[in-house]
Amino acid sequence: MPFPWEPRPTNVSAPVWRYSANPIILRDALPTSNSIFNSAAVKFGDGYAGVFRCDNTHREMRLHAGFSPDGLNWTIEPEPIVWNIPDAEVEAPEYGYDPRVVWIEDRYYVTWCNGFHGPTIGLGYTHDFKEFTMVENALLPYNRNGVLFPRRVDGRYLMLSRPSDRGHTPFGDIFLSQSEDLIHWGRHRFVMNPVEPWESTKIGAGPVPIETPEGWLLIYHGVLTSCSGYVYHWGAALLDLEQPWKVIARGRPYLMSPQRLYEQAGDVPNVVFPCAALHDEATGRLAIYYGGADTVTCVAFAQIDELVDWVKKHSA
Ligand code: BMA
Repeated sequence: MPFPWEPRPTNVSAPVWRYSANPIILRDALPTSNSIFNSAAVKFGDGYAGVFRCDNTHREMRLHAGFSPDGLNWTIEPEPIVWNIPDAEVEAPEYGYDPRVVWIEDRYYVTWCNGFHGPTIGLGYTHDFKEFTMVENALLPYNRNGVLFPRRVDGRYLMLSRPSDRGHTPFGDIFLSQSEDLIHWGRHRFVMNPVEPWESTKIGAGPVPIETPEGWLLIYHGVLTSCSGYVYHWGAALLDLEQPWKVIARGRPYLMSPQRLYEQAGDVPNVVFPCAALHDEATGRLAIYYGGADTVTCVAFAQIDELVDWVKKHSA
């Protein structure tokens, strides 16, 4: 399968660079979509699949499956995901947004910000991106940015999350919760809080953490409150492989800020919001998927060893 990739432009020295053909998915890629952004892609079969945040022309927030042969050209299913919910006591989502997808053991798990009397972390799974099953919400409201690790650590599934409020949350630290069955979550650990100006309002985990010999590479978003509202950036940290609530290095500057028009202008200006990263182990290439201005879907690239070195070099 072709890995989505474009070499670093000669005039860029930063460890991540944007795809020259961004955005890869336009806001009206579906006849019913207002915007398609903050979405998750994974390897699937001979190509790629994903779960996409599609806000429709009622401005309802919905999740749609999508497929791609190359990670760059996507076909989004016109109808939203309909969750099969075996337990009648589990309430159907009022809405869904900011999905993450991860392969663990024998299936793809989806986490998303689920409308359950306020935002919290919905959890479900699929084998084929056609049938989707929802289980219990992982955490109580109010919470957002629930991100699973791709394997158990010390026998337990791990999830990062960001306790929130009902609105546009003017605060937020990243925590980690543990589970033996993906239903009961506990052993909560503090991971990190905002430190730098670019992330001073709140932070939240982005893509599924990537295992490297140096630690789990966590790409995360950070928000600054400016005179004209929130500005979303992203940065990166390394978490301990055995005890991932321990931060072993943290890149102090941001890696990306909204600098292109498709990141600065849209339904919510000045947002770059990463939700997924593909890793090609043979070449060390990374393709990072992020939303632009809550309107379109974009990709950026990096070499994982350079990114890990950058985090270590720019750590306090
Ligand atoms: C957050 C989420 C994201 C969004 C961001 C900026 O609270 O709703 O989906 O990208 O705000 O509007």
